[in-house]
Amino acid sequence: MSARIILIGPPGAGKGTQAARLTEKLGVPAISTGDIFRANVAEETELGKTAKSYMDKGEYVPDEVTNGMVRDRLAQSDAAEGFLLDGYPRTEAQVNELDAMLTDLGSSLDAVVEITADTDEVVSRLLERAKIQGRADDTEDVIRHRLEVYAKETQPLTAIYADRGLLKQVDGLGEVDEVTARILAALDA
Ligand code: B4P
Repeated sequence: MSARIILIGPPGAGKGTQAARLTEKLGVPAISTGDIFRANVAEETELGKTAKSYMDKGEYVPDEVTNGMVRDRLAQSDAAEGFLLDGYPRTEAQVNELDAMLTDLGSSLDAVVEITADTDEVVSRLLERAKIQGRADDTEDVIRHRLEVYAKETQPLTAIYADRGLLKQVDGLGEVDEVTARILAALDA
């Protein structure tokens, strides 16, 4: 199966968690814009300095920064046969830019998996993660703001992909293994 897949869902729905498992099962690289930003923050690159100023407040990094970064990543050879995009696109401008990138690469999307989870669950997961990882954007105020930004900027994108017949909705509640099995079943269907 060709696998050019987007994982979409609110913060804490399990995108990163599931991407790490699906990459092995599907044999394609997981490309997480959040992870790439965090690596740049840790290395104190110019991109990292820009990203940090937005991420710490729970805001999205500007589209022009994010789009250029993804365009470079998708052009790498390991993404030629497929990819799992975790956390991109998050805005309508990013949807349009991804369309342009894929046209330039002569490829197209196979599926968009929306992982759903209610607000209480995602807030509690992210507060748990905060105790372990101490991410600057996992404080309760910033989490709530990220959820608002998600509802305004990213949730509407699911309708775009539904119209294209690409959207598969998967319940993100339950054991991590169960959610992985649901995603694989949805992709097979
Ligand atoms: P991300 O890194 O994408 O962060 P996230 O939305 O919190 O998702 P993540 O993948 O980390 O968490 P997951 O749900 O797997 O983005 C961070 C920031 O980067 C954004 O706010 C933004 O500033 C910037 N950014 C990224 N992409 C961008 C873009 N395209 N445009 C602009 N800005 C962008 O897991 C959360 C927790 O839940 C974990 O602790 C996990 O262990 C737990 N969990 C997962 N599944 C579970 C389950 N089934 N049961 C119990 N716990 C579970």
